[in-house]
Amino acid sequence: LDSSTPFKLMIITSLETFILHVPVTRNHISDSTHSITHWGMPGVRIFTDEGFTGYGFTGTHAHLASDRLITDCISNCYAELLIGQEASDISLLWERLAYYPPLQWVGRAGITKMALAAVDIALWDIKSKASNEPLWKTLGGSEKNKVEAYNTDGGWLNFSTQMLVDDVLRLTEVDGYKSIKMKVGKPDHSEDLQRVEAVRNAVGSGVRIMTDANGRWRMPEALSVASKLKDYDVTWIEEPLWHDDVRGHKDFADAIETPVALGEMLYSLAHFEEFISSQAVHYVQPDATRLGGITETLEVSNVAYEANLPVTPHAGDMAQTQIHLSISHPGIELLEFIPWIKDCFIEPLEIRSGYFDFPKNSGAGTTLTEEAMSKYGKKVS
Ligand code: 0YR
Ligand code: MG
Repeated sequence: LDSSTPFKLMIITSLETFILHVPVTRNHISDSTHSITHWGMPGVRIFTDEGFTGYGFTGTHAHLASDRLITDCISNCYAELLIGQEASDISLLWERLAYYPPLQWVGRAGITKMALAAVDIALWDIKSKASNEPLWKTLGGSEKNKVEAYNTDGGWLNFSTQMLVDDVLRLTEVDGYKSIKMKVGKPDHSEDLQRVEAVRNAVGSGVRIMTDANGRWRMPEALSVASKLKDYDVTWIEEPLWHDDVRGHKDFADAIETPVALGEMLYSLAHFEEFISSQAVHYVQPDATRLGGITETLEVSNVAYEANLPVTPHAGDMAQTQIHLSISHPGIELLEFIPWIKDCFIEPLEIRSGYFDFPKNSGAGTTLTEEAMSKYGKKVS
Protein backbone atom coordinates (compact mmCIF):
# COMPACT_ATOMS: atom_id res chain seq x y z
CA LEU A 1 0.00 0.00 0.00
CA ASP A 2 1.33 3.38 -0.99
CA SER A 3 1.86 5.35 2.23
CA SER A 4 0.40 8.39 0.52
CA THR A 5 -2.94 6.62 -0.07
CA PRO A 6 -5.51 8.61 1.88
CA PHE A 7 -7.78 6.78 4.33
CA LYS A 8 -11.18 6.06 2.90
CA LEU A 9 -13.66 8.41 4.47
CA MET A 10 -17.04 7.24 5.80
CA ILE A 11 -19.33 10.20 6.07
CA ILE A 12 -22.40 10.01 8.31
CA THR A 13 -25.38 10.62 6.04
CA SER A 14 -28.38 10.18 8.36
CA LEU A 15 -29.60 8.49 11.49
CA GLU A 16 -32.80 6.89 12.78
CA THR A 17 -33.73 6.27 16.38
CA PHE A 18 -35.66 3.28 17.72
CA ILE A 19 -37.16 2.08 20.98
CA LEU A 20 -37.63 -1.62 21.72
CA HIS A 21 -39.44 -3.03 24.74
CA VAL A 22 -38.48 -6.67 25.20
CA PRO A 23 -40.23 -8.89 27.76
CA VAL A 24 -38.15 -10.18 30.69
CA THR A 25 -38.16 -13.88 31.52
CA ARG A 26 -41.18 -15.10 33.51
CA ASN A 27 -43.18 -11.89 32.87
CA HIS A 28 -41.95 -9.85 35.81
CA ILE A 29 -38.87 -9.50 37.98
CA SER A 30 -37.91 -7.27 40.84
CA ASP A 31 -34.90 -6.20 42.84
CA SER A 32 -35.07 -4.04 45.99
CA THR A 33 -35.75 -0.82 44.07
CA HIS A 34 -37.14 -1.77 40.64
CA SER A 35 -39.94 -3.95 39.40
CA ILE A 36 -40.13 -4.49 35.66
CA THR A 37 -41.87 -6.48 32.94
CA HIS A 38 -39.76 -5.38 29.93
CA TRP A 39 -36.24 -4.21 29.19
CA GLY A 40 -36.14 -0.94 27.26
CA MET A 41 -33.70 -0.36 24.42
CA PRO A 42 -33.76 3.22 23.14
CA GLY A 43 -31.13 3.45 20.45
CA VAL A 44 -29.94 4.66 17.10
CA ARG A 45 -28.98 3.42 13.65
CA ILE A 46 -26.32 5.59 12.03
CA PHE A 47 -25.96 5.40 8.25
CA THR A 48 -22.83 6.20 6.24
CA ASP A 49 -22.13 6.86 2.57
CA GLU A 50 -19.98 3.71 2.47
CA GLY A 51 -22.97 1.54 3.24
CA PHE A 52 -22.00 0.59 6.80
CA THR A 53 -24.78 1.00 9.35
CA GLY A 54 -23.98 1.27 13.06
CA TYR A 55 -26.40 0.13 15.77
CA GLY A 56 -26.16 1.41 19.33
CA PHE A 57 -28.54 1.34 22.26
CA THR A 58 -28.80 1.96 25.97
CA GLY A 59 -30.82 0.06 28.62
CA THR A 60 -33.87 1.27 30.54
CA HIS A 61 -36.88 0.07 32.44
CA ALA A 62 -39.04 0.34 29.33
CA HIS A 63 -40.96 3.47 30.23
CA LEU A 64 -41.93 4.95 26.89
CA ALA A 65 -42.07 8.62 27.95
CA SER A 66 -38.56 8.56 29.44
CA ASP A 67 -37.19 6.40 26.63
CA ARG A 68 -38.37 9.11 24.22
CA LEU A 69 -36.34 11.74 26.10
CA ILE A 70 -33.27 9.71 25.11
CA THR A 71 -34.23 9.23 21.46
CA ASP A 72 -35.31 12.92 21.25
CA CYS A 73 -31.89 13.93 22.56
CA ILE A 74 -30.29 11.92 19.76
CA SER A 75 -32.54 13.02 16.90
CA ASN A 76 -33.15 16.64 17.96
CA CYS A 77 -29.76 17.58 19.43
CA TYR A 78 -26.97 15.14 18.51
CA ALA A 79 -27.99 14.45 14.90
CA GLU A 80 -26.94 17.88 13.63
CA LEU A 81 -23.51 17.41 15.24
CA LEU A 82 -23.05 14.03 13.56
CA ILE A 83 -24.42 14.31 10.03
CA GLY A 84 -21.73 15.16 7.50
CA GLN A 85 -18.93 14.12 9.88
CA GLU A 86 -16.38 11.32 9.46
CA ALA A 87 -17.80 8.29 11.31
CA SER A 88 -14.45 6.85 12.41
CA ASP A 89 -13.42 10.04 14.27
CA ILE A 90 -14.89 8.59 17.44
CA SER A 91 -12.88 10.53 20.05
CA LEU A 92 -13.49 13.80 18.27
CA LEU A 93 -17.22 13.16 17.93
CA TRP A 94 -17.41 11.99 21.56
CA GLU A 95 -15.94 15.31 22.73
CA ARG A 96 -18.19 17.25 20.41
CA LEU A 97 -21.32 15.62 21.85
CA ALA A 98 -20.25 15.39 25.51
CA TYR A 99 -19.21 19.03 25.76
CA TYR A 100 -21.79 20.57 23.42
CA PRO A 101 -22.50 23.80 25.31
CA PRO A 102 -26.31 23.88 25.27
CA LEU A 103 -26.60 20.19 26.21
CA GLN A 104 -23.94 19.99 28.92
CA TRP A 105 -25.78 22.97 30.46
CA VAL A 106 -28.88 20.83 30.94
CA GLY A 107 -27.30 17.46 31.63
CA ARG A 108 -23.85 16.02 32.16
CA ALA A 109 -25.48 12.81 33.44
CA GLY A 110 -28.66 10.85 32.85
CA ILE A 111 -30.54 11.28 29.57
CA THR A 112 -27.80 13.09 27.65
CA LYS A 113 -25.18 10.56 28.73
CA MET A 114 -27.30 7.53 27.88
CA ALA A 115 -28.03 9.08 24.47
CA LEU A 116 -24.28 9.60 24.01
CA ALA A 117 -23.72 5.95 24.97
CA ALA A 118 -26.03 4.77 22.18
CA VAL A 119 -24.26 7.00 19.63
CA ASP A 120 -20.76 5.98 20.76
CA ILE A 121 -21.63 2.27 20.55
CA ALA A 122 -23.07 2.77 17.05
CA LEU A 123 -19.86 4.54 15.96
CA TRP A 124 -17.70 1.68 17.27
CA ASP A 125 -20.03 -0.71 15.45
CA ILE A 126 -19.39 1.16 12.18
CA LYS A 127 -15.65 1.29 12.77
CA SER A 128 -15.28 -2.44 13.31
CA LYS A 129 -17.72 -3.31 10.52
CA ALA A 130 -15.57 -1.20 8.19
CA SER A 131 -12.49 -3.11 9.43
CA ASN A 132 -14.37 -6.36 8.77
CA GLU A 133 -13.65 -7.75 12.24
CA PRO A 134 -15.48 -8.13 15.55
CA LEU A 135 -15.08 -5.12 17.84
CA TRP A 136 -12.98 -7.10 20.32
CA LYS A 137 -10.34 -7.41 17.59
CA THR A 138 -10.57 -3.73 16.66
CA LEU A 139 -9.92 -2.97 20.34
CA GLY A 140 -6.85 -5.22 20.39
CA GLY A 141 -8.34 -8.26 22.12
CA SER A 142 -7.12 -11.83 21.82
CA GLU A 143 -8.83 -15.22 21.71
CA LYS A 144 -6.60 -16.20 24.62
CA ASN A 145 -8.63 -13.84 26.80
CA LYS A 146 -11.65 -15.88 27.89
CA VAL A 147 -14.32 -13.99 29.82
CA GLU A 148 -16.41 -15.71 32.48
CA ALA A 149 -20.14 -14.98 32.65
CA TYR A 150 -22.04 -14.67 35.89
CA ASN A 151 -25.79 -15.00 35.62
CA THR A 152 -28.19 -12.63 37.41
CA ASP A 153 -31.42 -14.04 36.01
CA GLY A 154 -32.01 -16.68 38.69
CA GLY A 155 -31.71 -14.43 41.71
CA TRP A 156 -34.62 -11.98 41.67
CA LEU A 157 -36.13 -10.68 44.86
CA ASN A 158 -39.70 -11.57 43.89
CA PHE A 159 -38.78 -15.27 43.66
CA SER A 160 -39.70 -17.46 46.60
CA THR A 161 -36.74 -19.15 48.28
CA GLN A 162 -37.70 -22.39 46.56
CA MET A 163 -37.80 -20.78 43.10
CA LEU A 164 -34.52 -19.05 43.83
CA VAL A 165 -32.82 -22.30 44.80
CA ASP A 166 -34.31 -24.19 41.83
CA ASP A 167 -33.21 -21.51 39.40
CA VAL A 168 -29.71 -21.22 40.77
CA LEU A 169 -29.33 -24.99 40.62
CA ARG A 170 -30.48 -25.00 37.00
CA LEU A 171 -27.93 -22.30 36.16
CA THR A 172 -25.05 -24.01 37.91
CA GLU A 173 -25.76 -27.72 37.44
CA VAL A 174 -27.45 -27.73 34.02
CA ASP A 175 -26.03 -24.64 32.31
CA GLY A 176 -22.61 -24.81 33.96
CA TYR A 177 -22.30 -21.30 35.45
CA LYS A 178 -19.65 -21.07 38.14
CA SER A 179 -20.83 -17.68 39.41
CA ILE A 180 -24.32 -16.34 40.06
CA LYS A 181 -25.81 -13.20 41.54
CA MET A 182 -28.81 -12.91 43.83
CA LYS A 183 -30.72 -9.87 45.04
CA VAL A 184 -30.98 -8.82 48.68
CA GLY A 185 -32.87 -5.95 50.34
CA LYS A 186 -36.06 -7.65 51.55
CA PRO A 187 -38.10 -5.56 54.02
CA ASP A 188 -37.41 -8.30 56.59
CA HIS A 189 -33.61 -8.43 56.85
CA SER A 190 -33.50 -11.91 58.35
CA GLU A 191 -35.08 -13.17 55.13
CA ASP A 192 -32.08 -11.93 53.12
CA LEU A 193 -29.71 -14.03 55.18
CA GLN A 194 -31.99 -17.08 55.08
CA ARG A 195 -32.09 -16.86 51.28
CA VAL A 196 -28.32 -16.50 50.99
CA GLU A 197 -27.89 -19.46 53.31
CA ALA A 198 -30.35 -21.56 51.28
CA VAL A 199 -28.49 -20.80 48.06
CA ARG A 200 -25.08 -21.50 49.58
CA ASN A 201 -26.32 -24.82 50.98
CA ALA A 202 -27.78 -25.76 47.61
CA VAL A 203 -24.77 -24.95 45.44
CA GLY A 204 -22.04 -26.04 47.84
CA SER A 205 -18.65 -24.36 48.10
CA GLY A 206 -17.60 -24.47 44.43
CA VAL A 207 -19.83 -21.67 43.12
CA ARG A 208 -19.31 -17.95 43.59
CA ILE A 209 -22.31 -16.08 44.99
CA MET A 210 -22.62 -12.33 44.50
CA THR A 211 -25.25 -10.26 46.31
CA ASP A 212 -26.88 -7.02 45.14
CA ALA A 213 -28.91 -4.58 47.29
CA ASN A 214 -29.56 -2.05 44.46
CA GLY A 215 -28.99 0.99 46.68
CA ARG A 216 -31.78 0.18 49.10
CA TRP A 217 -30.25 0.28 52.58
CA ARG A 218 -29.45 2.93 55.17
CA MET A 219 -26.17 2.49 56.97
CA PRO A 220 -27.39 0.59 60.08
CA GLU A 221 -29.25 -2.10 58.11
CA ALA A 222 -26.46 -2.26 55.51
CA LEU A 223 -23.93 -2.99 58.24
CA SER A 224 -26.18 -5.41 60.04
CA VAL A 225 -27.00 -7.59 57.01
CA ALA A 226 -23.69 -7.28 55.18
CA SER A 227 -21.50 -8.05 58.19
CA LYS A 228 -22.96 -11.59 58.16
CA LEU A 229 -22.44 -12.28 54.44
CA LYS A 230 -18.88 -13.47 55.09
CA ASP A 231 -20.37 -16.53 56.84
CA TYR A 232 -21.66 -17.66 53.44
CA ASP A 233 -18.50 -16.86 51.49
CA VAL A 234 -20.18 -14.14 49.41
CA THR A 235 -17.87 -12.68 46.74
CA TRP A 236 -19.26 -9.13 46.94
CA ILE A 237 -22.08 -6.98 48.20
CA GLU A 238 -23.22 -4.64 45.45
CA GLU A 239 -24.76 -1.16 45.85
CA PRO A 240 -25.42 -1.40 49.59
CA LEU A 241 -26.21 2.35 49.85
CA TRP A 242 -27.62 5.07 47.63
CA HIS A 243 -25.55 5.53 44.47
CA ASP A 244 -23.88 8.91 45.06
CA ASP A 245 -22.66 8.41 48.62
CA VAL A 246 -18.86 8.13 48.32
CA ARG A 247 -18.14 8.73 52.01
CA GLY A 248 -20.83 6.26 53.11
CA HIS A 249 -19.45 3.49 50.89
CA LYS A 250 -15.93 4.16 52.19
CA ASP A 251 -17.12 3.84 55.82
CA PHE A 252 -19.11 0.74 54.90
CA ALA A 253 -16.15 -0.85 53.09
CA ASP A 254 -13.95 -0.23 56.14
CA ALA A 255 -16.48 -1.81 58.49
CA ILE A 256 -17.23 -5.13 56.80
CA GLU A 257 -15.18 -8.02 55.42
CA THR A 258 -17.13 -8.72 52.23
CA PRO A 259 -15.83 -6.63 49.29
CA VAL A 260 -17.99 -3.82 47.86
CA ALA A 261 -19.09 -3.66 44.20
CA LEU A 262 -20.71 -0.66 42.53
CA GLY A 263 -20.78 1.51 39.43
CA GLU A 264 -23.90 0.65 37.44
CA MET A 265 -25.50 4.01 38.35
CA LEU A 266 -22.41 6.21 37.80
CA TYR A 267 -22.43 8.41 34.72
CA SER A 268 -18.86 9.62 34.37
CA LEU A 269 -15.17 8.81 34.65
CA ALA A 270 -14.91 11.60 37.24
CA HIS A 271 -17.47 9.90 39.46
CA PHE A 272 -15.59 6.57 39.25
CA GLU A 273 -12.32 8.32 40.05
CA GLU A 274 -13.87 9.71 43.20
CA PHE A 275 -15.02 6.27 44.41
CA ILE A 276 -11.72 4.63 43.47
CA SER A 277 -9.45 7.26 45.01
CA SER A 278 -11.60 7.27 48.17
CA GLN A 279 -11.22 3.46 48.45
CA ALA A 280 -14.98 3.16 48.54
CA VAL A 281 -15.19 0.31 46.00
CA HIS A 282 -13.43 -3.03 45.37
CA TYR A 283 -15.16 -4.47 42.29
CA VAL A 284 -15.60 -1.71 39.72
CA GLN A 285 -18.76 -2.00 37.60
CA PRO A 286 -18.84 0.47 34.71
CA ASP A 287 -21.69 0.16 32.25
CA ALA A 288 -21.15 1.28 28.66
CA THR A 289 -24.85 2.07 28.30
CA ARG A 290 -24.80 4.58 31.16
CA LEU A 291 -21.30 6.00 30.80
CA GLY A 292 -20.64 7.53 27.40
CA GLY A 293 -20.37 4.19 25.61
CA ILE A 294 -17.35 2.00 24.88
CA THR A 295 -15.04 5.04 24.86
CA GLU A 296 -15.59 6.09 28.46
CA THR A 297 -15.92 2.54 29.78
CA LEU A 298 -12.41 1.79 28.53
CA GLU A 299 -11.16 4.88 30.39
CA VAL A 300 -12.85 3.78 33.62
CA SER A 301 -11.46 0.27 33.19
CA ASN A 302 -7.94 1.67 32.80
CA VAL A 303 -8.24 3.74 35.97
CA ALA A 304 -9.55 0.74 37.94
CA TYR A 305 -6.84 -1.53 36.53
CA GLU A 306 -4.15 0.96 37.57
CA ALA A 307 -5.61 0.89 41.09
CA ASN A 308 -5.43 -2.94 41.14
CA LEU A 309 -9.19 -3.29 41.26
CA PRO A 310 -11.01 -5.95 39.22
CA VAL A 311 -13.42 -4.58 36.62
CA THR A 312 -16.70 -6.50 36.28
CA PRO A 313 -18.98 -4.50 33.96
CA HIS A 314 -22.67 -4.17 34.71
CA ALA A 315 -24.76 -5.40 31.83
CA GLY A 316 -27.23 -2.66 30.88
CA ASP A 317 -26.73 -4.10 27.39
CA MET A 318 -27.13 -7.65 28.74
CA ALA A 319 -23.44 -8.08 27.79
CA GLN A 320 -24.18 -7.98 24.06
CA THR A 321 -21.64 -5.29 23.25
CA GLN A 322 -19.60 -5.19 26.46
CA ILE A 323 -18.36 -8.72 25.77
CA HIS A 324 -16.17 -7.07 23.13
CA LEU A 325 -14.51 -4.57 25.45
CA SER A 326 -14.24 -7.26 28.14
CA ILE A 327 -12.28 -9.54 25.80
CA SER A 328 -10.01 -6.64 24.93
CA HIS A 329 -9.29 -5.33 28.44
CA PRO A 330 -6.76 -7.00 30.77
CA GLY A 331 -8.67 -5.87 33.87
CA ILE A 332 -11.89 -7.69 32.93
CA GLU A 333 -12.29 -11.42 33.57
CA LEU A 334 -15.91 -11.54 34.61
CA LEU A 335 -19.01 -9.97 33.03
CA GLU A 336 -22.67 -9.99 34.06
CA PHE A 337 -25.14 -11.79 31.79
CA ILE A 338 -28.93 -11.72 31.59
CA PRO A 339 -30.54 -13.49 28.59
CA TRP A 340 -33.56 -11.21 27.99
CA ILE A 341 -32.57 -9.49 24.73
CA LYS A 342 -30.05 -11.83 23.13
CA ASP A 343 -32.41 -13.19 20.49
CA CYS A 344 -33.05 -9.68 19.15
CA PHE A 345 -29.62 -9.69 17.51
CA ILE A 346 -28.25 -11.17 14.29
CA GLU A 347 -25.56 -12.82 16.42
CA PRO A 348 -26.96 -13.74 19.85
CA LEU A 349 -24.44 -14.17 22.67
CA GLU A 350 -23.70 -17.75 23.59
CA ILE A 351 -22.37 -18.98 26.91
CA ARG A 352 -20.79 -22.39 27.29
CA SER A 353 -19.89 -23.87 30.68
CA GLY A 354 -19.94 -20.39 32.18
CA TYR A 355 -17.73 -18.69 29.59
CA PHE A 356 -18.71 -16.38 26.72
CA ASP A 357 -18.16 -17.56 23.16
CA PHE A 358 -16.09 -15.16 21.07
CA PRO A 359 -18.36 -13.18 18.75
CA LYS A 360 -17.42 -13.81 15.10
CA ASN A 361 -19.40 -11.25 13.10
CA SER A 362 -17.84 -7.90 12.31
CA GLY A 363 -19.09 -5.00 14.41
CA ALA A 364 -20.06 -4.40 18.04
CA GLY A 365 -22.61 -7.22 18.24
CA THR A 366 -25.47 -4.72 18.16
CA THR A 367 -27.08 -5.39 14.78
CA LEU A 368 -30.77 -6.08 15.40
CA THR A 369 -32.93 -8.45 13.39
CA GLU A 370 -35.78 -6.95 11.36
CA GLU A 371 -38.07 -9.29 13.25
CA ALA A 372 -37.07 -7.85 16.65
CA MET A 373 -37.46 -4.31 15.32
CA SER A 374 -41.02 -4.94 14.20
CA LYS A 375 -42.05 -7.21 17.07
CA TYR A 376 -40.79 -5.05 19.96
CA GLY A 377 -40.50 -1.61 18.31
CA LYS A 378 -42.41 1.38 19.75
CA LYS A 379 -43.16 4.72 18.15
CA VAL A 380 -40.22 7.03 18.93
CA SER A 381 -42.35 10.18 19.15
C1 0YR B 1 -33.50 -4.81 37.11
N1 0YR B 1 -27.58 -5.80 38.02
C2 0YR B 1 -28.64 -5.13 38.34
C3 0YR B 1 -32.05 -4.87 36.71
C4 0YR B 1 -29.79 -5.37 37.40
C5 0YR B 1 -31.07 -4.76 37.85
O1 0YR B 1 -33.78 -3.56 37.65
O2 0YR B 1 -31.75 -3.84 35.85
O3 0YR B 1 -31.53 -5.43 38.97
O4 0YR B 1 -29.45 -4.90 36.14
O5 0YR B 1 -28.64 -4.44 39.31
O6 0YR B 1 -26.49 -5.68 38.72
MG1 MG C 1 -26.71 -4.34 40.28
